[in-house]
Amino acid sequence: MVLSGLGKSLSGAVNRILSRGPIDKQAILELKNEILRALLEADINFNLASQMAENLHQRALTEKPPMGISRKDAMVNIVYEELTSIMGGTAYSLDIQKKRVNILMMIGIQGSGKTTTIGKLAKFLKHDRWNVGLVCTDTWRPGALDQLKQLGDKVGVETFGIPEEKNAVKIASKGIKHLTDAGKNIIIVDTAGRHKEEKDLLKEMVKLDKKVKPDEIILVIDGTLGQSAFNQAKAFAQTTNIGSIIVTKLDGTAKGGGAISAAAATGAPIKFIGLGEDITELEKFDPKGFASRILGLGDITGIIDQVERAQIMPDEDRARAMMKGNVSYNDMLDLFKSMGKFGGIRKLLDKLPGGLSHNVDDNMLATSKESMKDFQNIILSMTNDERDAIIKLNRSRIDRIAMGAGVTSDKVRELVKQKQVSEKWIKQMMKTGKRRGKKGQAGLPFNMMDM
Ligand SMILES: Nc1nc2c(ncn2[C@@H]2O[C@H](COP(=O)(O)OP(=O)(O)OP(=O)(O)O)[C@@H](O)[C@H]2O)c(=O)[nH]1
Ligand SMILES: [Mg+2]
Repeated sequence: MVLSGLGKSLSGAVNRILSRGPIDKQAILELKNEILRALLEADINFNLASQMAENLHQRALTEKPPMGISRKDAMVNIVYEELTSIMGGTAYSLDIQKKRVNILMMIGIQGSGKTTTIGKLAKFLKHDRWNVGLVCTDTWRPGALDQLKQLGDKVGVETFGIPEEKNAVKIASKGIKHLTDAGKNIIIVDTAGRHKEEKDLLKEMVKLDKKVKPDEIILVIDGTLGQSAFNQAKAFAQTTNIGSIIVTKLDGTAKGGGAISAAAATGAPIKFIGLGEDITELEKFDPKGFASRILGLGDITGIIDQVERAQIMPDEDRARAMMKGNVSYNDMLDLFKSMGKFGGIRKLLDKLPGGLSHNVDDNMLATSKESMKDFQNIILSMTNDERDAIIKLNRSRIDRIAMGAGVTSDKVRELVKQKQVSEKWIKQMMKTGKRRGKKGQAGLPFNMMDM
């Protein structure tokens, strides 16, 4: 299984933290070394592994656990965050839109799993009600069209190919036209993985790219390659504009962590992983879910949730001041940052106790990311006293701050108003842990859509 190699030794190290006595410097050092060993065993690149172990060490020594969180839980959370980060950080979706015909082109070296993955992806997308069609441009592999057609038939999607044609670009053009006319809104183009010579393969890829103009080029990488996946992915990325990566064959390799971290290190997001030969064995890739599975502890999700919540909540002094209705611009800056981190106000509210995001009218959440950025710049242009809200913002201060932040004075006034609403709202939140009032009333402090 994908998690076998990396999973066992990492979760072993984490389990040892949880079961031992107090966490001191020596324990932190031991953990660092154990984690480094586990990462190297899983074929994670040495520099990446040492960087992660070093970050872990530094953070464990210097970061104060959030309020209400034990040192041990904070350490487990740091391991989780660092692991998530080397696996790519966040989950990404395919760049597909209902209002256009989306063309996805699958590339990768022979045997990496392109054709199999196309079958899996077609099934996945069809299930999501997309109208999918496939094109086989592989004129090199004997039986390539039959293989794709078999998969297409299994899923129930149309497969286009011209058995006697040797020119991949011609097939691609005709196939796209045919499938577009047939009303498909996703066309997946399979390409050859072998050629007379490797440079011919890359040349063909460039030609196809120019003619097909895919909305997303998906690079398929064999997970059993471990960290050497990096060089392969780089070589492709230098020739074509890779939009995403799918790492296959993560079943039955102990090098999965190595391949995933290596692919993530190229900067292209990993969107799916292949976990078997069967057409159903494709999974959306989420670095967070993957990291918590690797750590494999029953209660790890609980710990991470608690830490995430504690990170959003203000510390004790601030909480007390806020309960009296005193919100400073610094508090607002923290909140804006948390929103960025958690991907929007709704997700942030979901993390807080009491299910705060219920009944929040979508209209209430509607202000752009730009406004958020403006508000942050405005606060950063204030003096310390202004940020602490010790000094009232009169007209000349507002004009000065606006100038410093490169926004209009009205924008600054908007923030001042938001602060007043926030004071009311946070007071309620702190008292009850719940938002009171009817849907769409009373108001959230910030009008923000999911970012
Ligand atoms: N175990 C396992 N095998 C896989 C996975 N994905 C693909 N395979 C196998 O890998 C082999 C090669 O897969 P293909 O899909 O033919 O690879 P390709 O990249 O299209 O190869 P070429 O067309 O020759 O370039 C097949 O035997 C697949 O069954 C996976 O996630 N797990
Ligand atoms: Mg193939």
